[in-house]
Amino acid sequence: MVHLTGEPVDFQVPESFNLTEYLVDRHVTSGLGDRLAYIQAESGRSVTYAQLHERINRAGNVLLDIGVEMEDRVAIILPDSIEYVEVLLGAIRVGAQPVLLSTLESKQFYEFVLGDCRAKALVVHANLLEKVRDATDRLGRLRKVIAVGGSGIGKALSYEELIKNASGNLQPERLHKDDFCYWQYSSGTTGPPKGVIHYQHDPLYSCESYYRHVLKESRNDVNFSTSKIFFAYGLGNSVWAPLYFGASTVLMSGPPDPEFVLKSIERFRVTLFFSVPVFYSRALAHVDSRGATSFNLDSVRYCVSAGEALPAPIYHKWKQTFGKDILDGIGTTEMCHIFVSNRPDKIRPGTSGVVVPGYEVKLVDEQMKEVNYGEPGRMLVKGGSVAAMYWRRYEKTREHFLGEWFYTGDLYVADEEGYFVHMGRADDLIKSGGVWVSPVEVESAILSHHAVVECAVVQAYTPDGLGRPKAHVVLKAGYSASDELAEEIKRHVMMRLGVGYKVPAWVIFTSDLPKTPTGKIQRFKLREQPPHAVSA
Ligand code: 3UK
Repeated sequence: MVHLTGEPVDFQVPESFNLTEYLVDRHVTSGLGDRLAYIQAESGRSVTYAQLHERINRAGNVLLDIGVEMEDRVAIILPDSIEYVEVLLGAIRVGAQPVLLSTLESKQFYEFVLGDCRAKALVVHANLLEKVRDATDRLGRLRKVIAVGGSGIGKALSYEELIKNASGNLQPERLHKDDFCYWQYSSGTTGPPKGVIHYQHDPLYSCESYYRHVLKESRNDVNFSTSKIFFAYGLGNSVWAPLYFGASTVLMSGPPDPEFVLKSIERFRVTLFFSVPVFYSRALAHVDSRGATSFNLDSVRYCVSAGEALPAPIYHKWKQTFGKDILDGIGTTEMCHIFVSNRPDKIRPGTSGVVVPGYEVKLVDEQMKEVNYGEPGRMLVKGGSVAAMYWRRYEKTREHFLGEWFYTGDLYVADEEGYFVHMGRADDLIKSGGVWVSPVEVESAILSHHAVVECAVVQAYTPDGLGRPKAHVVLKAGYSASDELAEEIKRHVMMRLGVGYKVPAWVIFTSDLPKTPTGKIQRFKLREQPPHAVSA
């Protein structure tokens, strides 16, 4: 029966503390104040730990000055920047609860979540003010809007003005280890977004488990994450872990352009690089056209992939091209970070790896009975970084937060050696020819075709109502869609997987796949598109 336990971690925090003391004050008091905390890739602007400490104090004082109190929610909509980090930590320092929101959402989303979490204050980039205007006009509880970076900010307060006049001294609020600390809205692919509330001790637990034991992060590391801070994955990579270990972080406010990202790794001597499968795939396609020798990734200790399963062909090609391993691991917003991962000495491409120290994982059937090795089951995970609940979502909370266990919504198969293979979301599995087919397996086979850069496979039905896989495929530059190419891809899948029911009955070429702001493919949108639209 699949029930696996990672090695124990030695994790103790005092009852009462402030997370910002762990992340910043600790380094300054131990004489490391002059070390580099952040560098902005676009501008080269940087701050040391001592400077960051002062800026966090100023940001905290700004919030107090505008009337933010203990336990008030402070929403943040900012690109990755030093300001992001100081507002986030300034809020925690005064005992307020930052709500980290994506910069890529719609007006409706902002109006919903700002109302849902009852934000008292909002810190938003001037360029995004327009998108939140309706919300700020309508929501009575939202008292203050602070705009970062700019002119033409109308009624909003100017962050730059406020911070200039604020004091650089601020005693951190003493909080309980189990106080609510920060919120994120989970990028659910269906239904309204869910507010996930984390305790103050959760990020520390992820640092002591994943980052210490899997990546062996230390103060000599330079982190760089293409996933942004509003996304739990980016938050751990660019804030919690580097600050916990006293390391340095490269921040990038713009989208992950392969040329810029690869050059930044070289320029800033990045040691831990974090990204998602689609970036690795696009970067490899870019390197194909530029030549691998144009980029020097020697400084990198590990590349990490999360957010979606990393197909084995991408792992192999990256290793061939750069000589570096990509460690795939699964994390969720609710678990704070990664809890099953490949490890430097234990890599199996095409899997999410093994249980991370400090966590326990089991796979169960619909009756909550543990399944056997080799059988698909729903993933339950237990560990000290699990969130408290979904805010105002009683049913969803009951469905996923099961006592000590959290149900991720994923289907996995485990092998006897404890490696977990992702089969897809529980509601994404495909029934074809009467048997369950994992979209991930078919996608992996399609991706190994030389013309393909991205793809997603979902359930569709023939006119007779028979379930079959349907593939949506993005081609590399230089290839064009044709019926011949569609047939060739089907033959390719047949050759790789050996059974007809796994071969997509439809191959639909598209220039882009629908995605959530955190880059996850919205399979439900693809399911809704009729298969007969293009080729059969
Ligand atoms: C899927 C994966 C296969 C899976 C996240 C690292 O992605 C993160 O959090 P989200 O809440 O989404 C969670 C869901 O995404 N997933 C994530 N990683 C993998 N599927 N292989 C993977 N390696 O469906 C999971 O339930 O947005 C990732 C760290 C922190 C995170 N929050």
